[in-house]
Amino acid sequence: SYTALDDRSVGPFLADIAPIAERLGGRPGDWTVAEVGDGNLNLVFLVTGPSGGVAAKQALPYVRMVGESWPLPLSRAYYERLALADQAAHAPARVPALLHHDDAMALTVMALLKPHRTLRGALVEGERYPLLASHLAEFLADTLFFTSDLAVPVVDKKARIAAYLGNTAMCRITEDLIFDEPYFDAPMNRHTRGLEDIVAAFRTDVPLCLAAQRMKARFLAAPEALLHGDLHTGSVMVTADDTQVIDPEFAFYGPIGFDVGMVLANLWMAYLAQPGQRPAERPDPWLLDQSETLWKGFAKRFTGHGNALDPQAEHGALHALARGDADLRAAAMEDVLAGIWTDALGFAGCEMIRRILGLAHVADFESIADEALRADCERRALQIARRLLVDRAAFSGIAAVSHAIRLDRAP
Ligand code: SR1
Ligand code: MG
Repeated sequence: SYTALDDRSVGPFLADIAPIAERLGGRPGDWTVAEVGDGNLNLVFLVTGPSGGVAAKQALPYVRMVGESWPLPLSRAYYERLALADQAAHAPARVPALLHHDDAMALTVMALLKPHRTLRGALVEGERYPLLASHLAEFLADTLFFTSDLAVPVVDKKARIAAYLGNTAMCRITEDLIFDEPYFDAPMNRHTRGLEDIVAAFRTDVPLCLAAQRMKARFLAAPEALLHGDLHTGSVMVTADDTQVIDPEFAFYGPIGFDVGMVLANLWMAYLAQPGQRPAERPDPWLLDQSETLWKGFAKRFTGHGNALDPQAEHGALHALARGDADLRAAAMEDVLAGIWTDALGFAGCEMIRRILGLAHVADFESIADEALRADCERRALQIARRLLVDRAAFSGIAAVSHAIRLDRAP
């Protein structure tokens, strides 16, 4: 049965799980425990013993950032460990090792990531990670391609879609918070003072609301691949030479462009927050370079997987293309990629708008103490996000987005 753990009970609980106790070494009295959950939903305990460490994540039966008035099913821990295992099958170097799970306790025990830190916090401090974009491109291309119809026999793919169908409460959060609530006066919305005019304008902006609705329809009805489902910079842990993707509790089968767009949006927001974080410095285009490297790396690796398909293997790609000549297959992959790009732009726009006008804000902007400066940064991000949603066709490639976002140009 379920009980929420705390700093004192987590050690004795883990001591009864032989492989975990062995990994930690010594006795529970020798272990240090820190609850470090800084996300919106769960408890996260880092437990370190004489021989090693683990990260134990436990779901609470409610949304942590709001409290018990917003219940949330513990089953999200089940879907998270299912997704961790599926991701590990395709991108083992990019996700933490799953060591133990207890579905009744909604508990997932993973290898301790050390000395990793959360990417969002590092970006707020102006840190750079040269391998970040190529690692994220690898994670995206490998997890998304190898769970899609391009790689999986159709019967197996339908079974995998079904395996995640119950994660409805988590999908509902996304449906409400990302696609709906930023466009009306939802009770938990908040925004920085000074943005009232653009908040009001967005709520009556028909092309914008229709574009957001179209993205919601894609999210609801396009089970293309197993998504992480919440791939923002708080779901990424980094060191100088490693990148790990954590927290796939929003996992389900959805449109590939959702994961791609969310990660791009969070890099773009980190860039756009710089004038507020460090007003005396020129904005550093490194984050724009990273977003370009990420998209190009993803595109190359994803299409490479398609071009390397075994003609004899069974999968859901169109028979004539999978077995056709190389040119035809390359054209087919370019076509798939064009659809992902268009989706990614729309989802990125939705993610940026909801992080500024909705419930769940991000430290990139929230860390800007000067309210007027924060409002300026957020306004610019909102204007760009609107263009990404309404005028997607104008962005023929990632360089066009960088050009629109660059802060050393006149708006
Ligand atoms: C109520 S949960 C708010 C947000 O936190 C999670 O990380 C997801 O991004 C969700 O939308
Ligand atoms: Mg999370």
